[in-house]
Amino acid sequence: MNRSLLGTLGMGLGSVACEAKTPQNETVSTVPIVIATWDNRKATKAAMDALAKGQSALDAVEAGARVPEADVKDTSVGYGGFPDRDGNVTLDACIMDEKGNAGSVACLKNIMHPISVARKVMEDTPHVMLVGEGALDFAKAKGFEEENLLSENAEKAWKKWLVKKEYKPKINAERHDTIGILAVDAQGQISGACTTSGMAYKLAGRVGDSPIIGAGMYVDNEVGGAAATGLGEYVMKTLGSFLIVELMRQGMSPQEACEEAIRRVVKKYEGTDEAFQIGYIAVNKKGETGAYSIRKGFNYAVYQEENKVFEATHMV
Ligand code: SD4
Repeated sequence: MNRSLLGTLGMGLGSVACEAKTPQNETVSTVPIVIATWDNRKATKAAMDALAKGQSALDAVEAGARVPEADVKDTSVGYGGFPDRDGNVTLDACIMDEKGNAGSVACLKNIMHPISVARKVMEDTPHVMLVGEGALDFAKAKGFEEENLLSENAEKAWKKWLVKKEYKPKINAERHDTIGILAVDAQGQISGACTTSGMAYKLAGRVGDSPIIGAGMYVDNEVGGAAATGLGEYVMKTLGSFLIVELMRQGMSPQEACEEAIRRVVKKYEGTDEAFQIGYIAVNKKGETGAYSIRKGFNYAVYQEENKVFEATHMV
């Protein structure tokens, strides 16, 4: 089979993958694949590099998520992220492995790599989620260093925002880059991660969908994984990523499942105005992918043989 041809065919509308059967008779992809929200190709590359070195899907998604976290130009994740309305950069992240283990941090300040703290919560504590001061104390105890994450650019933008203090999230216009990243390794093991600085100028203490297991990201190794970006409040109210994985379990393709999840949230909240944007990505055990958003403007990166970015299809 021509793998490089397969790698470039049909991405985004259910890509074709090389398949094999496991001893349990499951069909799995034998070509590793990484998918991420937005044009996070540097992250999908870091994740694929980790897989190529023989690291796990979990290592891969962590490595991928760390890329935008350290990128000062990315104003929706980690260092350089836009702050809340009091000028504090507060970070949300979660991670999940192929065994169904999960870890998460929310409203974490001053730590550049919340995804790695989330992994430590998963691996070194009996808990799933730590927030605020407790999360920061835990991170410091694990050797993470405190840093100022408010970049000059983000501080300038925040001071400009303070003049009118209007809270109007504009997802596409800001070209948000919250990263949800999912990897399937050559053995068909699936892991996922999600990390963000959340909505710019949010109320102090606001936590979005991104660190909520099942909302911002969800993985079930029997089925596949999904991740979200956009207006977190609506993703949380509908547990979007969990829903997509369950729809795939019932037989939908990743693309169909993303579309159904978007249809449901739009129907329930009747929101199609400019600010109401959600984008989903999904991958199944066979390595097929899907993505869909409410409005135009959501794109995503897929690395399978080649590292490419695609515009998602959308509802309105
Ligand atoms: C949130 N879902 O905190 C995030 C925001 C986002 O790109 O996706 N931004 O609600």
